[in-house]
Amino acid sequence: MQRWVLHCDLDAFFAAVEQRDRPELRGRPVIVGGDPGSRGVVATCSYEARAFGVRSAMPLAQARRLCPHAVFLPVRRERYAEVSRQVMAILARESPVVEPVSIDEAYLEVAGDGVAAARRLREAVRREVGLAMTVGVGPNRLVAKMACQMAKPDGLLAVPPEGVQAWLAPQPVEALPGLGPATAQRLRRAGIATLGQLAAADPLVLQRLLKGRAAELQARARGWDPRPVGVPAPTRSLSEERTFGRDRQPAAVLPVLAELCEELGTRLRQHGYRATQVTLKVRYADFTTITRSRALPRPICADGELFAVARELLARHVPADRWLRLVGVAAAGLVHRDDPQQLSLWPGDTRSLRLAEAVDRVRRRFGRRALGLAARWLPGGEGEAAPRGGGPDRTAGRATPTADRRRAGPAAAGAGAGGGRPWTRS
Ligand code: TTP
Ligand code: MG
Repeated sequence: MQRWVLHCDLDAFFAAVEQRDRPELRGRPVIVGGDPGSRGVVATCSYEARAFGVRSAMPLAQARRLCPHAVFLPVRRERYAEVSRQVMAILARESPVVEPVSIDEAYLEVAGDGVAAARRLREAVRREVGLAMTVGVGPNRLVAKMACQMAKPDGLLAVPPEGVQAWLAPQPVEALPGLGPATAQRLRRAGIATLGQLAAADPLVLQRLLKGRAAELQARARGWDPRPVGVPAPTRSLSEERTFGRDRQPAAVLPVLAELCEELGTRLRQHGYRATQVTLKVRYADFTTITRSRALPRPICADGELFAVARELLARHVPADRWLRLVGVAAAGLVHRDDPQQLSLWPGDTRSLRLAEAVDRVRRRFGRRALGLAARWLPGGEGEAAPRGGGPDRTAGRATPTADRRRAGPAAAGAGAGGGRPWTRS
């Protein structure tokens, strides 16, 4: 019996939940992300707002310029998570092989009539949850996902195995998931603009253009995808970031960075992960964004250790006099505690893990603020003084002397956290 892969993705998810919960918003441009006067970004928007050019990840201020009459709403994550669970439960009724890939998206494998299954699912989600869900049906994940993309919004598109190549051929190279804009540009400059041209290209030419990815991308352009459904892709990274209400200079960013490292460390430990790479993300006032990473000699998950790396990256790569609008930190190269083969490669880090878990226990009992790095980095806190006492996060205070020197000086004044108090060294 033919096996089909279905890619299910809810339309304008957060905005659709808001329109469902508040009928007066239906048919109107709705933008979810927060106050348009704030400096956040659009999480998503209804298709009515998309008609004006509003998109996910766009600054809210820009969204307001494009669509001033839109309704701007805050993000109600708990609510969306609840609706997401309802939808995933419906999908699970259709097939035992369901792989959720994000809050509003999942792959399913079904035997028999894939189109009938897709119709049933769309109908059930509309009737029971009141939302539109687009479904792409194909012989594998890649084709199902691309079909879903093409069928949006509120559509169903099935591509049978024998039709895959002809369907893909006229599509632009940018349509292939996993092929980024830089690679697309390289291909286009070489005269390869469509997936059909990529599929038929001389492997030697592709080797020169795409290096190690040549064979894989050419195979995908022909509709090949061997990845099974039901095995969740390993979590590649976890991240936290924050946009400031007012631009800050690097010295004034430290308390926020400490807080982000606490949040990141807590999540890593909750999920049983440790990181072998830490990445710092910074967005300058002019919106240029940079990321800088460091590979670690052993996996870490303690807040203080994450902060020490993030702080060093900030000192090394971000000039002390630049103004920043966002800072973020990511943990990548994740190793799971259930993967003893991986962990045995790095013996001897059990102490930092035990300490971090002790912090979590205290926080669970007495609240997140009971023990933390961030307080020490707030103006009036312990600041950059050497850490005192026997707290588990003692390593956090250790910083390179050069970094400390770069942070000093008048450049830091006036950009402190919390109501613009100047950052002072204590
Ligand atoms: P998507 O499925 O990418 O977007 P969408 O459901 O809003 O719209 P559509 O699928 O019809 O194109 O993401 C699902 C939700 O994830 C989205 O509703 C909001 C959230 N999200 C963000 O918070 N930030 C983002 O940058 C993106 C892309 C999505
Ligand atoms: Mg969606």
